[in-house]
Amino acid sequence: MTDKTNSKTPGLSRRSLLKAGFAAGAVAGTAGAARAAGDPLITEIQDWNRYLGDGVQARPYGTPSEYEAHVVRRDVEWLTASTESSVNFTPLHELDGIITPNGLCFERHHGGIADINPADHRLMINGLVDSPLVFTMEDLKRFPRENRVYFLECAANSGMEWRGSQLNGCQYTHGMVHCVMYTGVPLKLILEEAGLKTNAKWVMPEGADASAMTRSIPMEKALDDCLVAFKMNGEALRPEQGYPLRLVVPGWEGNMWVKWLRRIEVGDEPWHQREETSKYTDLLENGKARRFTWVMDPKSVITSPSPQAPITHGKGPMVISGVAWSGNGRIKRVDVSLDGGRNWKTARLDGPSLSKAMHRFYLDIDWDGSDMLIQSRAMDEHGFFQPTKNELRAARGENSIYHNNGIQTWYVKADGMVENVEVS
Ligand SMILES: Nc1nc2c(c(=O)[nH]1)N[C@H]1C(S)=C(S)[C@@H](COP(=O)(O)O)O[C@H]1N2
Ligand SMILES: [Mo]
Repeated sequence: MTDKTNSKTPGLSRRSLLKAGFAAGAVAGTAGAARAAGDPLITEIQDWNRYLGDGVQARPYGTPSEYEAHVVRRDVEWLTASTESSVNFTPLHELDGIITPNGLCFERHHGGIADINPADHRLMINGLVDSPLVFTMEDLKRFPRENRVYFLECAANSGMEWRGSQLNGCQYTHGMVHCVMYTGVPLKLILEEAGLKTNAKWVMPEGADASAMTRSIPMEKALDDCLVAFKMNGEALRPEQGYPLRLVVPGWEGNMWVKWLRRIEVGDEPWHQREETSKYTDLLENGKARRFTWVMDPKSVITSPSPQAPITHGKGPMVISGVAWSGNGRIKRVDVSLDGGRNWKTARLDGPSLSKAMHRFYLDIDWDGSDMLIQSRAMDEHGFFQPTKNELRAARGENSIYHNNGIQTWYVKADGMVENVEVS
């Protein structure tokens, strides 16, 4: 048996591979695991097996293996005029599980990354409160704190895809999302410390960066699950993500998650800031714009295979993998179609299922090597599900950018290469 791949061995099933036993170990049973007995990588001692490696402290702050150097955030140069007010994208096609590593969380800045010494950082609460307050970072860390896993999605995620397929890779089409465990103080506790006046109905967080980002948030949300967060995935926020302090607004559009948080004003009505009037509103067919569309509706995407993650192993057993999330709560079900939405199979959800967090799904298939039009469709615990792109356009017209949660199609060709297409 000298064949390197199962595809060259007609009729060699997963079971017969296992029985044959020549590919003993972790990879047995996967296509392509039938390595020739004479493979020098198994018969000969390699350098890394012969010589001592680096000692401890060679990397005081660990970084990924040099062989993972291609796993990086990427931007699209023509999208914006400058990098200070721009975006880069999470490499979703390279990730697994539900947590986004800190160094790979997409960035969206309107005035560049503020460089703030935490000793000089302050958070002010003012407006309709009994006593306006100013907190240092040290003060904030004396409040009871919570750990919560949430996704953050920019409302503009997939915005370029509204009228048709455009960018070739889920990093670009869906990469304005990340999912992180935050450590922070419930905003409720901070507002209660200042004391809310009876007419306090809205809050307005403000950033300390050059864009001084501001948004209006209704009090019910502020008192519900918002966090004033200082850690992500256990360590201090990264400068890109708002170090030393950011607002976490679970399930709601990323724009409201003010970074470098310096002030929260309490008021009796919304402020109608730039980011909730000229931006982050949805222009409908009749010329009117939807406003205050805060919740990020259920959405999913197949991350592998995808244009940046083609199939390289030929036909046979393979894993279709993707992520799903909903601003309404948990994901209840994800369906996957291999034929452009005609037939659907229910995918396997794996890993923690947390409210307003990313969910991981898999569909394990035996690929016959023919073309596929693969799609995923998420449903949340409240019964909301993803529309086709045609359904989305029928409801909201052609002019929108934000809140595109339409079903994504990847065209998988017989050679394993994958393209962004639209069939709906
Ligand atoms: N102060 C401040 N906060 C901000 C922004 C900003 O430019 N300045 N961008 C917002 C937008 S539009 C998004 S989508 C998220 C992005 O968060 P991230 O960079 O951690 O991915 O931050 C939001 N908070
Ligand atoms: Mo955003």
